[in-house]
Amino acid sequence: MPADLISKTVMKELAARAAGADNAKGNKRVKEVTERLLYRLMQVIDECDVSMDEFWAAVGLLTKTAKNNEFGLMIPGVALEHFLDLRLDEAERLAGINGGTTRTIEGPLYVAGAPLTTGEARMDDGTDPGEVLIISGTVRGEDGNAIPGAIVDVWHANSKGGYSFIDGEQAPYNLRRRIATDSKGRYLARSIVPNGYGCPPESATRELMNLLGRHAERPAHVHYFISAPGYRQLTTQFNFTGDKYLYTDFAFGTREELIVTLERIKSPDEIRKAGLNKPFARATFDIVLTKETAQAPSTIVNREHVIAA
Ligand code: MBD
Ligand code: FE
Repeated sequence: MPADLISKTVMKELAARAAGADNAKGNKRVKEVTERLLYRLMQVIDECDVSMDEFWAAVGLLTKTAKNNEFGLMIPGVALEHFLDLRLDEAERLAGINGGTTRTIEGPLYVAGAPLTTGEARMDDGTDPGEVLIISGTVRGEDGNAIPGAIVDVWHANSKGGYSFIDGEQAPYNLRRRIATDSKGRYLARSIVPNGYGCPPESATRELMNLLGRHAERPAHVHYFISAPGYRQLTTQFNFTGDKYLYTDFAFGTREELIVTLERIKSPDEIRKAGLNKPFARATFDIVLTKETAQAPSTIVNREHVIAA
């Protein structure tokens, strides 16, 4: 079949009727978005001469994505979660917000309700043979003043790239902690250097990445939500210098300001001071929060999360 078989007018009119544009009921917002989405989809089908088999193959892939509950993985894989960040960045810029630590995607693997301590936490349960990682930092406002009592909610993968509650191999809340900053705004987490995450072999997301000629891997990263009364909640992550997948993250999460160089601590003196008995890695990740304002969209995102079993 040739491309461009259908006139724009016919597609536009059909999309409008399918979206209920000719009735006064339903949800106005859903209707306006559905109308545009259908019109653009019809255009793509017509422009690319999508066959019926191709169309239903695509529906099949989306069905598999839904059955596996992996839309949370597919969305960052096709850059849409990062795209939402770019839009929020721009909205903040227009609202006059330009300081603060860079945001990046939440990803699909957050679990609420991690153990909460003040100042310090040990995140691993001692069973991971990986390299010890000490993360420390200070949470400040844009004025440079420390923010005591900020909640630093941290989660990351183990040395195999697996997350607790997801991989079925770890204790509940392993490598997931909430740390309230101390009187000087500081937090310290003892953990294990994470490995990168790879999409499951049988996932629809990996299947799509293969079709696109892309890999399905993330560089190693540590996730954060940081919140404090009167400040905009921040969703971010940091990565590690030199990671194989640093600049090709399948989920588009890497941002230049969020790359941390691990310090390898080998001096016996320093090891002892840290309360350890073998060489370890140290990362500093300081955070700057911006003041809450009604001029920009909320940074608190309502979405389904993995439920702690
Ligand atoms: C992850 O750990 C992650 O952070 C994202 C965005 C996607 C898949 C796995
Ligand atoms: Fe992750």
